[in-house]
Amino acid sequence: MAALTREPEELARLVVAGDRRAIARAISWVEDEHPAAAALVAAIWPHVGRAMVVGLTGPPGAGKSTLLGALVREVRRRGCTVGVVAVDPSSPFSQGAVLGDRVRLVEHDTDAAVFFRSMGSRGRLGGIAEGTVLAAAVLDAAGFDVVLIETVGAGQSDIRIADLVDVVVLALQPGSGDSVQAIKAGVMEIPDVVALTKRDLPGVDHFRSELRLALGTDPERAPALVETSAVNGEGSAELWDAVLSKRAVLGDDGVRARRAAGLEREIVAGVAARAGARAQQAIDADPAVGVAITGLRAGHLDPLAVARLLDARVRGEA
Ligand SMILES: Nc1nc2c(ncn2[C@@H]2O[C@H](COP(=O)(O)OP(=O)(O)OP(=O)(O)O)[C@@H](O)[C@H]2O)c(=O)[nH]1
Ligand SMILES: [Mg+2]
Repeated sequence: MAALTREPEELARLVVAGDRRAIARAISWVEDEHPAAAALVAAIWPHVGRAMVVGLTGPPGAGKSTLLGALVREVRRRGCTVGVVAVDPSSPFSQGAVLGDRVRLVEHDTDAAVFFRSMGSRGRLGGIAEGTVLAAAVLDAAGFDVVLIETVGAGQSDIRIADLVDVVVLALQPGSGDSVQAIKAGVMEIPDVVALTKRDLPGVDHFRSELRLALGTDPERAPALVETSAVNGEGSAELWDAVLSKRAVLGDDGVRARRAAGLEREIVAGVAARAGARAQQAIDADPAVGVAITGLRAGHLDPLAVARLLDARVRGEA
């Protein structure tokens, strides 16, 4: 491949053909907001939508990356190919040596069947989700049956991956009281499946009861609860079964609607973040702003007058 192509259409063609170097290059393009990324995304988009996309999130240290490894093995055991995006600087998949170990662990025809990619989570306008979704789309277009996305989410509304994927799994280890409180308070988005990780640790019985209480028993709304242990190698098959059954309940229309709503929110958030950044740059570069702020400090101008002036300057009207 001539130094890999610079043409977005040719790169898209290679991605769709499953060329691994092209997949890696394409993900870099969307991650780095390469000038030709838009044309690349447009060219692959007709091929996106076949993969089952599963988000795996949870607080730091909950056992996400370990669980991800177990899920990759489980999905391979069932004969499916799998692409992984880990938005996690500390992911074992981000380090070459560990990557090698993980791939060997999979014990399969890994070259073609498994693709790992880790992405940084900092420095993006509009948060991590835009680049992550596009990286997952690249893997989808490349023909992987399953795409797994690992993100760190400590609670509140930062399980931002939730409605951008088909099914979201939240990993919680025994003693994750903060997350239970967040669920109870209704400030954490309810996932489809909760994986109670590290069930070999003490305190699991108490935590299970706490979690069940917080999640409720409404069969329509309550997530599936599956216990896993990497130490004993337990729970991966049950976890994947729960993912599949949630996916089946949602159906194709449910998944499409969920993803459309998530994308709409991401697009709006991205546009708003970029507009905010542009406004900030305009304000920083505008000498009239310094004058107005001085006036505010000296008491010549009131805050509303300063805000109006800044608005007008940003809009180019003053
Ligand atoms: N006892 C026990 N330890 C586990 C289990 N799963 C993971 N761990 C350990 O828990 C720690 C965190 O595991 P990770 O898989 O790196 O967790 P993570 O959620 O990806 O962590 P971050 O990426 O740092 O947020 C590691 O020391 C693992 O060895 C388990 O089932 N049982
Ligand atoms: Mg991790």
